[in-house]
Amino acid sequence: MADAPTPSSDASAPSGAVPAGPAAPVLDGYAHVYSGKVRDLYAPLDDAGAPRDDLLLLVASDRISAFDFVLDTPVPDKGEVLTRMSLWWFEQLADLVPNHVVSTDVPDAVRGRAVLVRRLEMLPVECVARAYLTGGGLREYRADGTVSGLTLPEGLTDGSRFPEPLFTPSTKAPEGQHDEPMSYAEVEAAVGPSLAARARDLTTRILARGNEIAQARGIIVADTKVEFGVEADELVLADEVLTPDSSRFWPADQWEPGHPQPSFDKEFVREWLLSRASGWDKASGEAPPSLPDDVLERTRAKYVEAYERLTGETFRPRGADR
Ligand code: Q0Z
Repeated sequence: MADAPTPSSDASAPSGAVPAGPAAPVLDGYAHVYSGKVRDLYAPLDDAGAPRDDLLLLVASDRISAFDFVLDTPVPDKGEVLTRMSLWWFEQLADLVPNHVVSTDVPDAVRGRAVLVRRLEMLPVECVARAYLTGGGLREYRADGTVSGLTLPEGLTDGSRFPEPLFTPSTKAPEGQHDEPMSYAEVEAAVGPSLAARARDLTTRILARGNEIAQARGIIVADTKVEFGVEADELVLADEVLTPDSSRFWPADQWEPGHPQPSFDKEFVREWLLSRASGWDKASGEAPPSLPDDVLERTRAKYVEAYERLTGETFRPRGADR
């Protein structure tokens, strides 16, 4: 799932909080605000050259992360594919929830992979919904028989489907740290009972709607993280939505509970990094090596395949450099 931002000029940031891989571009007319692992955030400058406080430019890079590292090899078109996927989902969800999108008219250098958005007061909660048991939910279930404090029946296993999506919120941890699970009572204390109930309802509905659409097209969305802003006391869907970076995508035809499911998008990356061919030891703490061209190309093809399956549209890059 996607990452909280890191200040762009924090000389005291621990190493590891600073993203590796290609850096955020300098954009004329914009001030760089933050960079997350794979995305960059800017504020447009006003006529006086000051950063505006009402808008943000959200830029998806071609950076890819694996095993908590940002790899030094970008995946061509990844930023554009994920940006267009988010925009497509915002449309699919427009009857459920308003969103932050203002315009896709952005600087040429980031055309196709950037969106101008309304700058909102963000809920201080990572809103996560899970439709399938895996990851952190599975760890909690194995320890206590619960997921996010809810008692579940015995006999569930890695990859089991829930009857309906569960709301499993977490804290927004600083970059480089892992989000911690939050109880629903903690969410209520943080944002009030009314916004908490609406966030829970919307998050689970977004994942349910996502799966109605995606599963008909061969993709399972096992879980997802969404971010909400608040505007005039109403929740607004912000950030990215139902992308492989904010969600676990699984190939539906290979779903088989009882073991970890292959990742739709990162399977080739993980498989190669863990293979002897990479020469990398995950336990070493060392940064992983650059990906070979065939792994990169097959990974690019998986992102494009996800976009084309979901939307039914052919991916034609519209972005910069063409
Ligand atoms: C999103 C993020 C990063 C991209 C802040 N509409 C909004 N209003 C206020 N804040 C945000 C948004 Cl989307 C916001 N993020 C996450 C970090 C690049 C997105 F470095 N952080």
